[in-house]
Amino acid sequence: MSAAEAYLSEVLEAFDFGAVVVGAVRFGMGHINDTFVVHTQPEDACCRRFILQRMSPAAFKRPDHLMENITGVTEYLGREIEKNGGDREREALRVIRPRNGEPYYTDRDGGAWRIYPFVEGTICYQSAETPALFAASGRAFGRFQRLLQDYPAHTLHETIPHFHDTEDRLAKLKAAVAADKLGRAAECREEIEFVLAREADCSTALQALRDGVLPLRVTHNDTKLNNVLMDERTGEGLCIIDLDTVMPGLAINDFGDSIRFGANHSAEDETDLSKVNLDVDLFETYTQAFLEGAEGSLTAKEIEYLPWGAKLMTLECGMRFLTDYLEGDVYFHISRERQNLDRCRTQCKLVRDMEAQWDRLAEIVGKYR
Ligand code: ADP
Ligand code: GN1
Ligand code: MG
Repeated sequence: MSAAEAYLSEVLEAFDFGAVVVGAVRFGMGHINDTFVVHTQPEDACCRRFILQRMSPAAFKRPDHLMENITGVTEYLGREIEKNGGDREREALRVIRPRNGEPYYTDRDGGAWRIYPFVEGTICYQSAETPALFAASGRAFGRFQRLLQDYPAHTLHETIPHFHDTEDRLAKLKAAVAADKLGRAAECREEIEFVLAREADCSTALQALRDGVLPLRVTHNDTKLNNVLMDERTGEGLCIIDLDTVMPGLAINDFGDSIRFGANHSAEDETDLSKVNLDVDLFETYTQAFLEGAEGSLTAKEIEYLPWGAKLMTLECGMRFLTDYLEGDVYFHISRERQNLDRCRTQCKLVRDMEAQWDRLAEIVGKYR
C-alpha cells in the first residue's frame, strides 16, 4: 500500500463535505493512523474543517468491525450527552458516511478511510503542561468510563485481539528476540533483561480478572493525553477521541495508560533519561480527577489496583516499542532511527520509578478508596 497521500484525490471525492474542498494536509501527532485535516469553504460561512483518517492497516485487520464499534459508541455517547444537557456535536465524535452510504470508504488498494467533523475551539496537548490540565483529562476519561458503564459490552468487537493482554505481549517480545530478524537484539540486552525480570508482574491484572477480582468493562484502552480534546475556553476535557480501541477491558488500564503518558515531564521518546521521572504529585492529581469523573462507578478493588494499571501499562508499552524495534518498526510510526528503542527506554525508566515509589502510590490511592 502506498503513502496515504497517493489516495487523497480519490478519497476526497468519495465524501460529501457540503462545500468546496480547499485542501487536505497531514495533521496531529498520532503514532497509528494517517490523519489529515480537510479545509472546506462554504459559500456563506467561514472555513469548515474535517478530520480525515486512513485507519492503520498494520494495526486494524477488520475496519468493518472497528467502524461498527465506533458508530455504536459515538451514537450511544451522543444520546447520553444530550440526556445530560451537553453539546453533542462538541462532546462526542460523529461519523460522517461516504457518498456510497457505507460506514467508511475503501480505496482502490483496500485502504479504509473515515471522516469526522473537526471539533473546533479545542486544543490537543502532547504533554501535561499544568496539573490543572492533567486533572481535566482525568475527569474526562473517568466520565467516559462512567457514561459507558451500561453499554452492552458483548456487542463490541475486539478490534485488536489481545491488545492489553500483557502475557501475550511478553510472548510476542520473546518471539521477536528469538527471531532477531534485523540483528538488533544485542543492543537491547539491558531492556530485554529488564522486561524478563518482570515476567510474573505481567500476569497480575489478568489473574485478578480471571479470579473475578477485577470486572470487565467497556474501556478506551488508549488514554493518552493527546486523545482528549481540551476546551480552549474552559480548559476542561471536552471530547474523547481515538476510539479505535474501545473494547471490553480493565478500567485500571485506562487509568494506567494516562499515568504512563502524562505523569512525567518528558517526551515519550526522550533520549536523556535523567529527564524522565514519574511525578508522584501528578499521579495524585490524576487519581483524584479520574475518580471524580467516574463518580463512584469503580469498585474498591479497582481503586486498590490502580498502581498496577500504571505499572503494567508502562511495562507493556515498553515491551511493545521494543518488539516493534526488533521487528523493524512496522507498527509505530517513527520519524528517526532508534526512536522505538528510545521510547522503550523511557518506559523502563518510568517503571523503575514506580517501583521505587510503590508504597507512596498505594498510599495515595488508599486515600480515595
Ligand atoms: P492516532 O490513532 O494515530 O493517534 P487520532 O484519532 O488520535 O489518531 O488522531 C490524531 C490527532 O488528530 C489527534 O491527536 C488530534 O490532534 C487530531 N484529531 C483527531 N480527531 C479530531 C477531531 N474530531 N477534531 C479535532 N482534532 C482531531
Ligand atoms: C498508539 O494511536 P495513538 O498514537 O494514540 C497506540 C497505543 C500506545 C501509544 C504509545 C492502536 O497510540 O496503544 O500506547 O501509541 N495505539 C494503538 O504512544 O496501538
Ligand atoms: Mg491518538
